[in-house]
Amino acid sequence: MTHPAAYERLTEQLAQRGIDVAQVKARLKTQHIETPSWGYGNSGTRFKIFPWPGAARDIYEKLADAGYIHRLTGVAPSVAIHIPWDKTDDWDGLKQYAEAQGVAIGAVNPNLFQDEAYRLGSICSPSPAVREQALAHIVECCEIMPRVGSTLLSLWFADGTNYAGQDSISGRKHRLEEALAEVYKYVPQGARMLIEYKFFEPYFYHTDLADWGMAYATALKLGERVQVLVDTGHHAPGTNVAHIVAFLLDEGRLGGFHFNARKYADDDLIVGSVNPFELFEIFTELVMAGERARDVAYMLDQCHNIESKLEAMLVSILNCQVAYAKALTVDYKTLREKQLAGDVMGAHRVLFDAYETDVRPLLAQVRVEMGLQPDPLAVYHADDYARRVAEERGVSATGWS
Ligand code: PSV
Ligand code: MN
Repeated sequence: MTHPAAYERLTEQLAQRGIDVAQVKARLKTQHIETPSWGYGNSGTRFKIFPWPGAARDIYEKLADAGYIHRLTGVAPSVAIHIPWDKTDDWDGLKQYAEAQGVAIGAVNPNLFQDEAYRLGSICSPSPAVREQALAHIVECCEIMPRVGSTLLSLWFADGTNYAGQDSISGRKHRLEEALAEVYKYVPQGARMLIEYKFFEPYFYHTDLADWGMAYATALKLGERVQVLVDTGHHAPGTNVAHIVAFLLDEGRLGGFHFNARKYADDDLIVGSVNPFELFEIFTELVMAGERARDVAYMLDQCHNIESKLEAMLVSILNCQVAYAKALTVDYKTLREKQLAGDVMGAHRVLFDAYETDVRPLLAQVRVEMGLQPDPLAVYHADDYARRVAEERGVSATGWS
């Protein structure tokens, strides 16, 4: 079936479901997925970095790649940066360079896990000097934010312990709260602090912010402009992530996402590759939350080690678009009626009908209306960007930077 015919059939189907297609398209055109600078450079598994031909070697190349991805998709207009990996002595120049690539700088992520001093943690370390060092680094990131136009300080702490009795769990909690209360004073006006949790790794007995509840309790103590960041890969198997999302949205404390897919442990696979239904469920909660989801930041947090980084980034964005499009085509009115009537299977079917809908013709049409090619992956395969950067940049020995 040709693309216009498929689109026409789909719009008929959606109209029967009571969906306002024009409104759905308008919302799809304003979707915004932030890509991570670290996803464009070389990275590795726990055991080895496999250099990728053409992988970006510095922040300028990362921004150029991000600009290319945005040109293909139209929905990836910002890039999260990681300090010091992306540090420069010319922030104004970097901001301008990003703009010239068609992207803006998004969340600023301090690195609190790679310095020798952080062996026992950063802001939770038993050493006051190490805590001071970590704090100074986060404050430095707060100072970078206005210079690059960022309104998000994104915090992940690799803090925790490996053995019972290694350190005082409550003592570490107090150190964390004390440090973050200090950090909060430096978060620029109008900006937000997002705190991310992870229940394991690099420490395995306990992590200081192990789950959403701990991050949420911390956010409540700190102040209005502190919210929780949900990294989809940071949950135990079986966790209902959509439930967490619904709860945080309702409390006004969902700050943003790090999207990725987790199969066993860490979080670096393409979002929606393992768990497309979970991603759809998350997006339905966001759609249902309406205005309460207005400020949520949608970011990818993925590093691709054995696959093409650019293609993986592209597929990740397309998967987010598909999940959002499906969530926008749910018949929420009928869903609520079925829920209130106690029609268990009826309500589930309403949701599943949307999930089963092939929204690709709709997305193709949205792209055409945005002045883009309908199939970004086909464009990627047909053009020579990846080959060109592979030739220009070669295979670099850089990694995790
Ligand atoms: C490590 O798990 C991690 O992927 C966290 O999710 C952070 O967000 C990211 O690294 C960048 O520091
Ligand atoms: Mn993350």
